[in-house]
Amino acid sequence: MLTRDVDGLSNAASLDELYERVAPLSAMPGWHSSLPVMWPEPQKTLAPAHWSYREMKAGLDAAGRLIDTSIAERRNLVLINPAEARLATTRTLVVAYQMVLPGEVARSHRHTANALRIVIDAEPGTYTVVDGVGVPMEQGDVLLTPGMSWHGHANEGNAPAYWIDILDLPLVQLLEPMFYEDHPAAYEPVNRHDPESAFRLSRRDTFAALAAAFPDEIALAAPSLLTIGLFMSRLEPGQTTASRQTTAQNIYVVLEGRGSSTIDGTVIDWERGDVFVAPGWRAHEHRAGESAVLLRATDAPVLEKLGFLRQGAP
Ligand code: GTQ
Ligand code: FE2
Repeated sequence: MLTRDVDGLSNAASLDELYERVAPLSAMPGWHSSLPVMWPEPQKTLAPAHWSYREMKAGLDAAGRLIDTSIAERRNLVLINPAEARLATTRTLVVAYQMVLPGEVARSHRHTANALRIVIDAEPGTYTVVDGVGVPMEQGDVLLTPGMSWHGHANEGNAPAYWIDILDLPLVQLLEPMFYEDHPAAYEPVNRHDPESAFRLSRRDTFAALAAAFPDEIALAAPSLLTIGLFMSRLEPGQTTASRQTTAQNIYVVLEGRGSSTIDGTVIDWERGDVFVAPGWRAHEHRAGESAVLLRATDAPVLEKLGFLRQGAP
């Protein structure tokens, strides 16, 4: 616009006139704003929360009767943080339970968001297809689908397959480098099957490493996954962990056993297949009721890279 009154603005005779003349320019005097700008420590805007596999499985079983994968690209139940009306479980990560029926195939697609899956219950014959390679999905396996790799799922077994998806989708939505494509063939042809794929962290390997490192938490090597860190720990019956408080988001998946966690004062009882979350700056600790294995997925690699990772006082 050529006719903006720059002279009128520079000659504003009062603060009120300055505010009035600046407003249409999509600018705001910082000293006059009532918008919060900074605060002394993280605001804990997201809630500690827990989802039960028993309930999510019941929901997926109903969905299995009511909709099939020719209509639903993914038959999933997305875990929405109770403090957020968005498709987000924590600030940066979204978690979902997904089920594929025997004989079913879920179409292939690819997207910027990185994804991983943790298999809760699956019979032999369940696999994910990553860039044309069939990768078996067995109970306790972790499967990686790095951003922009083609992926679809199939179940040639005899029972429904249930797993948990974790994606960095809220982070991609925030930063906006989002791309998504359906596979041109809809169902990507499977060229070969590879149980040793680098995209499969098998239960056999991770549990062996876990046993060797006990009682320490182990890091799962997933170099293709830049935004999500994966860790696993075993807790013996009655064992309580040290308290953890971090600016990173932490998602926990119960691979074995039962127990409870206290997350910033909220007590959560969990069992195998459950998911619970400790959002940023929520101090939390776990206690196993029976021998338990927890998988922890965290956005700490992102915060670390940016210089934003910080731990609370122990
Ligand atoms: O399996 O490709 O739960 O793209 C959400 C988005 C699963 C998947 C989800 C996805 C997928
Ligand atoms: Fe996907």
